[in-house]
Amino acid sequence: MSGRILPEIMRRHLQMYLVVGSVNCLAEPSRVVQEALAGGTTMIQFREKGRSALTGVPMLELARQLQDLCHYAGIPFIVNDDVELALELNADGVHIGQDDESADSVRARIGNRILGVSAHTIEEARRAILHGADYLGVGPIYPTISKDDAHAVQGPAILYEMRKAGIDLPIVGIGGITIDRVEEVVVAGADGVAVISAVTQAEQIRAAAEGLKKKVVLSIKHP
Ligand code: TZP
Ligand code: MG
Repeated sequence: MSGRILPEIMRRHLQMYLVVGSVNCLAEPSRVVQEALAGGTTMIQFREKGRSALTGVPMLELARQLQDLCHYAGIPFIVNDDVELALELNADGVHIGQDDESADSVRARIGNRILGVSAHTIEEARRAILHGADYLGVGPIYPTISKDDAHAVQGPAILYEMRKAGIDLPIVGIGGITIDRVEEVVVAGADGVAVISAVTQAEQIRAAAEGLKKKVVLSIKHP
């Protein structure tokens, strides 16, 4: 890629953003991802976290497998937290939280790759933008069962507040988002939804991803 990703392209990649690791999957992670991609998932984040998370070679092998699937599907493959891993894999980007290495130093290491930063306040959002974020992950919007150390639930109001404060960087809402909550999240100002359980725990993974994406697209206000 030459140059940073354009905001309008970033917004499209955020529409149905699947965050996934082996810990979240009932079936084989590569099956889950294949199905999710068939349902029109627009970006994937590899987040291998939790008590039974893979490490070492098995983790690397899984990451490569999922990266290949994304490559064939033509969508970005983002690595959570681990800048070293992202560089080793030549991933399309990195997503970091407020407790990770600072965004400006990650930006310096990853060049023009996609940089996503979790932001919980307007101040964190503004700092992330100054430090070179391409998108913001905002949440948890609703209670979540998928992250032990999640911040306090924010509700969709945080999205309204950020947009009202003039933050126009692409934003994805995250945390407890189900198909019934998509419209509210997008109307409040998100460009899309990032989900773990709504897709990985679904009986019909492909249909779940498809349904979420359709709902996002229908909820986006077209000028
Ligand atoms: N960051 C904030 S909430 C969350 C992360 C990684 C978990 C989202 O998972 P779910 O199952 O979609 O609530
Ligand atoms: Mg993190």
